Amino acid sequence: MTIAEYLASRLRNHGVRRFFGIPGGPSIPYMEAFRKKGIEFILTSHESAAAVMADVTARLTGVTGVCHGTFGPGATNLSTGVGGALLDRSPLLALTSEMPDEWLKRTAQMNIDHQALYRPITKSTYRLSEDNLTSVTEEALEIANAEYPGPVHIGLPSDLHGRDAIETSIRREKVHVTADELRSEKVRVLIASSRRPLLAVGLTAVRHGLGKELSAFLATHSVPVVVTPMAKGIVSDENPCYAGVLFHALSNRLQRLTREADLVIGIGYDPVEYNYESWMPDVPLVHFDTVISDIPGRGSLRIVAPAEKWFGMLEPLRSSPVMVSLAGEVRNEMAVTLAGMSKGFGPVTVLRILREELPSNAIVTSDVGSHLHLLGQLWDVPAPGKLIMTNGWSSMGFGLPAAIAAAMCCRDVTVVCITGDGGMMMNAGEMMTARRYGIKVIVVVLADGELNLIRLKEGWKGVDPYGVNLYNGSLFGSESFLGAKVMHVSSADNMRKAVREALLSDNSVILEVAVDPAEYVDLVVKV
Ligand SMILES: Cc1ncc(C[n+]2csc(CCOP(=O)(O)OP(=O)(O)O)c2C)c(N)n1
Repeated sequence: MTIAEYLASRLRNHGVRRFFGIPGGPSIPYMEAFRKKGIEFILTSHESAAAVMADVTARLTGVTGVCHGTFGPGATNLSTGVGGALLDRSPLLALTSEMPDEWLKRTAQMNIDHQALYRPITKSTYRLSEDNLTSVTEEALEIANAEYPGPVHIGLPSDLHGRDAIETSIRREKVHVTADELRSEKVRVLIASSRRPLLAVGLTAVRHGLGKELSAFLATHSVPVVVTPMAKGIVSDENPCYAGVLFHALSNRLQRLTREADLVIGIGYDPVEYNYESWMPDVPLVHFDTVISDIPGRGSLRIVAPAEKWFGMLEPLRSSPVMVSLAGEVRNEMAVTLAGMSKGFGPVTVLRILREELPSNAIVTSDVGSHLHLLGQLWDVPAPGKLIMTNGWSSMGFGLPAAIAAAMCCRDVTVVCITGDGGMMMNAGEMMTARRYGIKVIVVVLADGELNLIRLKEGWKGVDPYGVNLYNGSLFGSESFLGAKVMHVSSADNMRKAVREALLSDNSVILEVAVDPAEYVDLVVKV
């Protein structure tokens, strides 16, 4: 067996079915070996999109995502999506072609140091060789999937693929995390004495599938819950304990609740989305996590323990009807504000129509910008995985490749990408990827002609709009884009008709929705 065949076979056994990228010459033997083992190569228009697709594939399937880029520019293009997997906590292998040993330090076309490039944006980076083949492959898969999950880079020297694969046996000890007893006692006392507790639930809780445990806990302990954007859906919007999403639109209203808390309990709260310091009152914090993460020092107690132990430790928590009723008031206030905005044709109306028209099990991916702030708070997420975003890395251009990957993973489910026009332009070439593989996605572009979130930030700094206007007139200026139909929408009636038509279409459709962004001013929170 050759090294390329070994890698293909190991990844196939691991559960990998697709890998994403753009090939260079040295990629060919790997693509062939992977194809023969039943791992399909998905050609994208840009490597950053390939890494996003691998990230989202991992999120939806639970199997490590794999992406690939060639020397130099292939590797740098790929790196943007790889950074996403790091800060959005997604297990990923990034495979890049590297120069043979004797060329590594020489001047050569496309030659840069990939190990140095990938060091800060991965959990680990390796250069594969005949000697380390087995250990690197096993370690890479293990590290990518260990808490917090994330990307690992493997450089593939371009002369390595055809050499004989020599397997070496390796035994790896699993590390078990156990709660520290002394701390547990302090935590028990804090929890038992709190009168107005607040739960803050985050991304790590979602990854560990704690939704059921959380709902069961809330059924016996009536305490309010706030969530981070990527944890939306872990508790139902209908649950009386649910207060809202931190950081996103109207989250300043949550202060009425958060400032009343005498204890904050972070449950799998990943500060990568929003630091505690940015919103927490000056009260003790009990933080349950799977790893030692970066949390504020003062008055905080960190419990690093397996996720299934967390709720057991919370048993002594007393219900707080006062806090839950405050949560209800805050939720109501937000709903009234949003309802008041549904009259004109702005982003709130567009999202309301979409929610009414899309099947309840639709998967929505979002790009980054003001529209995400709105979507994150307003979108009723029936279950985790139904609203896919990047709030750790927050890279524009994420939404479209994320939607394509989701549609590849979930063939029978409607997949919709909601994006700003700025973000759409970053990865618009991926419309061709969807077409090439017969993938249908509905792309809703909130076309306000500007980088709205940055325009808002300029306003907060007292600066006139500058460097944020994108175009005049229509974004696409055409009835089709890379073969996909473009529907031009500028009213609520139009919008409803267009969504219905898009749902019936067999192919990808773009809705260019000309919205007035004015309502964002009152929705997006200055943080
Ligand atoms: C790759 C990247 N570049 C820049 C930014 C900074 N940024 C955040 S939101 C935003 C504007 C997004 O504009 P648009 O896509 O039109 O969405 P809108 O804010 O109008 O909803 C920018 C430039 C970013 N997050 N990612």
